[in-house]
Amino acid sequence: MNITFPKELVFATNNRHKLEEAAAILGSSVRILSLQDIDCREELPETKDTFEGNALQKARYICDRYGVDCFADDSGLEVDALGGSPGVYSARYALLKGAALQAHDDAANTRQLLRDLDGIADRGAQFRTVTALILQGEEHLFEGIVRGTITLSPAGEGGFGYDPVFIPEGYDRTFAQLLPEEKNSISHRARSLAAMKKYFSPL
Ligand code: ITT
Repeated sequence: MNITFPKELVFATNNRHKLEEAAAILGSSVRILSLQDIDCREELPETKDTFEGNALQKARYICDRYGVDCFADDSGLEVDALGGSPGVYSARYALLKGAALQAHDDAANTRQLLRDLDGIADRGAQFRTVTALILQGEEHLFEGIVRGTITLSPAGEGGFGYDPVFIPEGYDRTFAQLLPEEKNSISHRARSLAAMKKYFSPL
């Protein structure tokens, strides 16, 4: 493979938390451009039922319309006792259950999750990210997983989404209680972006 990792890369996301995390994780190795930086104010399509499918769909949408190298992240929480739910529907979980009026209602999503796990002893879960990168017309997929447990109630103010109810393995605090740099050193997103970096500079 003779493609070198670019100096600039568009991150096809409308989630500012993901953008901040990716910029912190990738550091100075690459300059991350947002959708605003390329004058894109569109919603991204995500109509597939897998992380891989949605990540590719978002990256292709931006690559095709704006002619830029880019990557997209589709991610979510997979809970063992719920057969992997909410999974790809993580952002829309409460909405789909009629407990919220819109997607991305983090408080409603976590409330719904804790309600669905009420009385269930098995609290095992994992966050999963699939990053789809399109570089010079070639598509690449990178996965990152972090295992942990779901708490009985939310704790912490940091992060976003389900962070207040997820304790990563080896820790006794939720993602929302960890410092951003702690989360960014072990998270699903960090692992998938590390795999992307390693692919281009294996040494
Ligand atoms: P884009 O599609 O624009 O990137 P999005 O927020 O819609 O943004 P997803 O469809 O991938 O992204 O949904 C991800 C959802 O999964 C997110 O809204 C959270 O509810 C949850 N999630 C993903 N990563 C998370 C993290 O690091 N911490 C907490 N929750 C996370």
